[in-house]
Amino acid sequence: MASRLSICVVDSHTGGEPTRVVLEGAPDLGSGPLSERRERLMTVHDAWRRAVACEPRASEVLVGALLVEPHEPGCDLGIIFFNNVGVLGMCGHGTLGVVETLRHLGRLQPGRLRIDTPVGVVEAELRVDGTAVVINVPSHRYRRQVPVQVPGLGLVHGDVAWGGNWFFLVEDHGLDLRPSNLRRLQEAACAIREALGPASITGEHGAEIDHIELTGPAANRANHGRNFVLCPGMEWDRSPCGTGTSAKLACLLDEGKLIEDQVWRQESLVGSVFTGWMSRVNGQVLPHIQGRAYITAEAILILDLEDPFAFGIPS
Ligand code: PYC
Repeated sequence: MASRLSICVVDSHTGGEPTRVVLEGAPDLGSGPLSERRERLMTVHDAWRRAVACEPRASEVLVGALLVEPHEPGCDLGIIFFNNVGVLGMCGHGTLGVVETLRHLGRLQPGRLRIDTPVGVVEAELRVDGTAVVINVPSHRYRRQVPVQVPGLGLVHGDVAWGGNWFFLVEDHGLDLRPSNLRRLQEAACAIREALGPASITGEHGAEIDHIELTGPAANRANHGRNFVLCPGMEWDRSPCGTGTSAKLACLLDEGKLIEDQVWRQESLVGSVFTGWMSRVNGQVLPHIQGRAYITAEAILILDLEDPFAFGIPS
C-alpha cells in the first residue's frame, strides 16, 4: 500500500483572502446534486478536507474549492467549497479564485461560465482586464433589525440575510472597522455569533447563521461601505466577502437605499474592494460581485501516512 498520498492544488488570493483549488487527488464523491455530494464530503471524507484546509498545510483563513462534475443541466462545472471547520454553501471570493485558476491554467478565456454549487447555480464572467464578475444565487433579507443582547457588547441589532450563506449584519456595534482594532472586532463578532443560538435567532427554517458581518463607513471615500466578516471557523475574511456583500446588497435594496444596477463598492478591513450591484437576470434581481484574484502557488500536497498530522490538526 502507498505510504503517501498526493493532492495537486493551485492557490490564489482574492482581496487578501486565499483560495486553494484542488485539481487532482480528491475523493470520489459520486454523482447527484451537489448538496448531497457536499454531505458526503462532510460525513465520509472529512479527514481529506482537514488535510487540505487545516494546519499544518493550511490555516483557518483558507477556503478550499473542490471542482466536480456539475449536476444541474447547462453547467460547465461544479464547485464544493470547504474550510477549516466544514463546508460552505457558496463562496464569492473563492469563485473568483477558481476563475483566475482556470485562466492561469489556460482552461478559460474571457466569457461566461455556469457553475453548479450546493446552494444553486451561479455564473461567472471573466473579463479581458483580468477581473471577473460573479452572478450569485438569489439573495434576500429575511429579518430586519433583530435585537440581541451580547455579553461584553450590550444590545445590538442585526439583519438576517441570505447571500449563499446565512449572515447577521450589525451596524450598531460601536466599533471602528480598522486593522488596529482587530482583536476587539474578532471578540465582538464571536460574542455576537455565540449569542444568536441561545436567543433562537436563525435563518429560514431554523438554519444556523454562521457568518457575522459588522458593517460601517468606508475608510476610502471612493467606496460606499466597509465590513468585517467573521467566517464559520471564527476566522475573519480578508476580502469584502462575496456572499457577505451579496447579503449587504440585498438588505440595501430591501431598505430602498440601493436601486437596481446602482454600484456599491464594498471595502474589507484590509482595504480590498468588491464592486457590487443588483441586476435583473431572467426576471430575478441577482447580486453581481466584481473582483480580481491572483495566483500565489502551484503545489503538490504530500500526505505521509506515517505523519500523525497527515490529515491535519482539527480546528
Ligand atoms: O467570499 O463569499 C465569500 C466568502 C465566504 C467565506 C469566506 N469568503
